[in-house]
Amino acid sequence: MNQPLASTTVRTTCPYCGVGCGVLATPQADGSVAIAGDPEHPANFGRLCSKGSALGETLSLDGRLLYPEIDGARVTWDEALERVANTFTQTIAEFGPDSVAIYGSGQLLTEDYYVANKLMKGFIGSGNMDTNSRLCMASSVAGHRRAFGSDTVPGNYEDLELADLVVLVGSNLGWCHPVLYQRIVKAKAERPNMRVVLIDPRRTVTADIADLHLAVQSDGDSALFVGLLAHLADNGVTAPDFVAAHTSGLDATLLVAEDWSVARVASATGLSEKSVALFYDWFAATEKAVTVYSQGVNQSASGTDKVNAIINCHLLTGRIGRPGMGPFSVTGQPNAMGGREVGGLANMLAAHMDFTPEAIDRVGRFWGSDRVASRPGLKAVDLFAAMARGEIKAVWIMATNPVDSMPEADAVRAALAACPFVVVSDMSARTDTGVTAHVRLPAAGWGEKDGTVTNSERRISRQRPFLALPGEVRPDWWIVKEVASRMGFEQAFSYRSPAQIFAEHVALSAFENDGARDFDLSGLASADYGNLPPTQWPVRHRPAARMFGDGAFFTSDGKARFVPVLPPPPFAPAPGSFILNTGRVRDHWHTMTRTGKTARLSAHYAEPFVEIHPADAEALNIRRASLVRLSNRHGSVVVRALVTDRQRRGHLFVPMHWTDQFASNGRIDALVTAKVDPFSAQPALKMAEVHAEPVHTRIYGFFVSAGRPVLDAGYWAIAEAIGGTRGELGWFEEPLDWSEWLRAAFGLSGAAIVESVLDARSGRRNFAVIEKGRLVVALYTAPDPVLVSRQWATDLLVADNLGASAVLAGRPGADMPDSGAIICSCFSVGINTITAAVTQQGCSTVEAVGACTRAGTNCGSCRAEIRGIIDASRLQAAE
Ligand SMILES: Nc1nc2c(c(=O)[nH]1)N[C@H]1C(S)=C(S)[C@@H](COP(=O)(O)OP(=O)(O)OC[C@H]3O[C@@H](n4cnc5c(=O)[nH]c(N)nc54)[C@H](O)[C@@H]3O)O[C@H]1N2
Ligand SMILES: Nc1nc2c(c(=O)[nH]1)N[C@H]1C(S)=C(S)[C@@H](COP(=O)(O)OP(=O)(O)OC[C@H]3O[C@@H](n4cnc5c(=O)[nH]c(N)nc54)[C@H](O)[C@@H]3O)O[C@H]1N2
Ligand code: SF4
Ligand SMILES: [Mo]
Repeated sequence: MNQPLASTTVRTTCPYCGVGCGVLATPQADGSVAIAGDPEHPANFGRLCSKGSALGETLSLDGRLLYPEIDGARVTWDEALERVANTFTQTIAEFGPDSVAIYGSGQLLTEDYYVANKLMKGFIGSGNMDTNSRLCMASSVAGHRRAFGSDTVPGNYEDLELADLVVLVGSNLGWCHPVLYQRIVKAKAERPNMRVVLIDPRRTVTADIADLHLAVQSDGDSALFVGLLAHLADNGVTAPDFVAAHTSGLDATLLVAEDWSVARVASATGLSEKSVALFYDWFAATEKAVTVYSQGVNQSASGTDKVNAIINCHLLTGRIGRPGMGPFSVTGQPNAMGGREVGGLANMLAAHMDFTPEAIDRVGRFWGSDRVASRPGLKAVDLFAAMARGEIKAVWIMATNPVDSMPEADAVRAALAACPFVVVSDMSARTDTGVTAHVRLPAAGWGEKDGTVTNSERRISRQRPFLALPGEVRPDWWIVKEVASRMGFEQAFSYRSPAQIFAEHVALSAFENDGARDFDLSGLASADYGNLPPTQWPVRHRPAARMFGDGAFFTSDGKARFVPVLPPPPFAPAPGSFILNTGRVRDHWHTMTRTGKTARLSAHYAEPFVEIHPADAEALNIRRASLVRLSNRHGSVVVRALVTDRQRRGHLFVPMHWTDQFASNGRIDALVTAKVDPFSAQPALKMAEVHAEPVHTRIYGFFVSAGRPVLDAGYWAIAEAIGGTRGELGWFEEPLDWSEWLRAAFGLSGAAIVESVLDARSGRRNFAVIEKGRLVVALYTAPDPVLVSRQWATDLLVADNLGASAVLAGRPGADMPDSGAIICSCFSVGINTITAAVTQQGCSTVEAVGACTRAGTNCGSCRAEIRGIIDASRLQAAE
């Protein structure tokens, strides 16, 4: 780990999800950093989830990019910056400003983002600055702008606690916004009449708090909310004064909606009429209703319409901008919101202004530039398509990993490989995108960088550094301004600190803004940046907690718009194909460049998997824990079968996290189609069509190793473990010589390999290499999925005085109990320990299990899974 800046506690903000929790980081004498939730931060009041709690374990310099590189060789910053500036300048001179692009990220700080956007749109003079928020928030932005005239999230987190009905649409809040989820859990425990409805094709852990789970058919959401609008109108559940004074377009909207009876909605969504009617009755009867939505809504070819179908229901009932009410788009990344503020999307210019002639003129005068882009640039999917056609000749990618996270990811990889000049700014030395780069620039990461982020409730918080910059790492804003200066724009980019950039951002938000633009930070003009407390925007005089309660919107006539929504026909994959749904798991973050470094977080799910319904699995002869190939015309992956009835029939779910760094063939975005929403250009990442088939695997394997192996097998997946690595293997042909294979994979040269053939007929063989009583490698192989307890075997890596027979036996002895798959990552408590607490010690509540085992008593993210174990034991006892 690099040097701490001081040994005192630093108040900062979590770099993962859009909840934006306050974190207290305290560097310790032994070089580690103690992490705690900030009790004073209004997002989390001291709580953290499993990912936040493990932040201290992601700070090692292993795998960090520490020096600038050109063509893989270390160079000085001067050489790297010159190369980037000169190549961009020459390319622009030869092919025009639209031949270059920046592709940024909601993981940049606002100050980094502001400077990058200013360079591209203000001085290069092209709109070609887009961001991974196109994959994430674009449909919410477009929906907000259609309805409100501005990209505004009206409410705040407190509304989720004050509501009597919380509707979660396409949101796995329990895993993806765990602290918000915990806030709802607590509010519900205090007010048991509060209800939660979950709308998601999968029964996720979030269903644990749901009074009603509607396992809607993919993209059935529009039909569901259009039907709700009709139901509310038919039953007189409206706010006529609000609608008359503050909205327009209701009649045309109802005209489209009125055909959507409960029966029709039921058939379009795959739900029962009874459950649709129950949801409608609850919504109608509950004034204080909040509708929270996330990627099940946004990542769709009809995402913008889904957003407006939801907002329409809140406008009709006047349930917006008041305590406990409103539509609520929760953001994914820590600074998804900040990126929208600075204009990081290709169709926005800056400070919530788009490309109108007045805004172009205004921003040009403010920046002192006469070359401001005159029109929107290429949006992510179009950007990489243009690159594939040779139209983008130089691209700069910052803080995102499109070779893994863009749809049709193999085509994105090919486009980058063909692009004449690729620059990647990243913290990691090796990512699937970084390997395509001509120039790699080492960026400062969390704990080192300094700036602001804005969370889902429009609250701006400071990220503050507590570690020195390691190697020659530099903050992103510095890198961009150095390139800008070398391109001849030094005057406009003479920044010396993030504080100076923030002050300019504040000034632009207020520039010629007489209340006509929602994004206004004028009240922060003389703020003390160093001590800036978490603050919600807009800040004209004082921060605004909620917006639109007064009925004042940002459209030309000040009225909100109802948007007529025509639900799309249900997606019908070809016979024999599946709908592929994708998303997240609790303990990993996107492409795993940070969470993949912690053993604790890697233990929850240690390999890529596909959730498949038992009936579908049986029909395809896919056995539990066997390997499955998913494919379509864009690509294929091989992942583990997780057979579960949480999944609807005909649907599959695969997590987005696994990359070529962690698995042989798990990049699911290779299969995801680049079909986009017509209004937002956000791709439909939740709905591809794929084939599934069993992979004929000769031998399965599981290993633990003190070192990091280089694996040559048909299937492999590797994960960090305490004391080394662990991993899963599958061979489609049996290796000719096992010793040879082991020596090559684990770099064993002369070490003695002990082998035991447990069952010569079936071919179960185990191997061990032990040196001085410590395990070097254990490998368990079998013709069927290996049954060895992963946790037990992983614990062998830290055991002393090991004998070969104990390791080769492949099952726990009396002195080494098996705690089972890790459920609670904070305290590493496994499923077997929890089950024993339930069955042997009579713990019948989550609290009792916590008291016995500590599981679930820190971040609480695993409480739903613990409840699942208690319920399963109860069922078993009853059988
Ligand atoms: N642990 C963890 N947390 C994260 C992240 C992470 O990587 N890991 N990433 C962060 C980011 S950037 C984001 S954007 C958020 C995303 O947060 P979420 O949107 O909550 O997460 P996802 O898993 O992408 O998708 C949510 C759910 O949408 C459902 N869904 C799929 N199709 C449909 C549909 O047609 N209709 C409905 N109603 N539901 C559907 C999926 O089954 C899935 O359970 O999470 C943030 N938090
Ligand atoms: N199939 C499918 N695909 C998806 C999604 C899905 O649900 N399904 N979700 C989409 C969504 S919502 C999102 S947000 C994207 C996320 O996808 P990505 O943005 O591609 O994923 P990350 O792994 O977060 O990439 C961040 C990169 O930035 C680096 N980094 C971290 N901090 C810094 C920094 O301060 N500076 C710099 N320069 N680099 C830094 C990290 O090492 C990492 O390489 O994926 C999208 N893709
Ligand atoms: S909920 Fe977890 S990941 Fe999200 S900001 Fe809070 S601690 Fe970080
Ligand atoms: Mo996201």
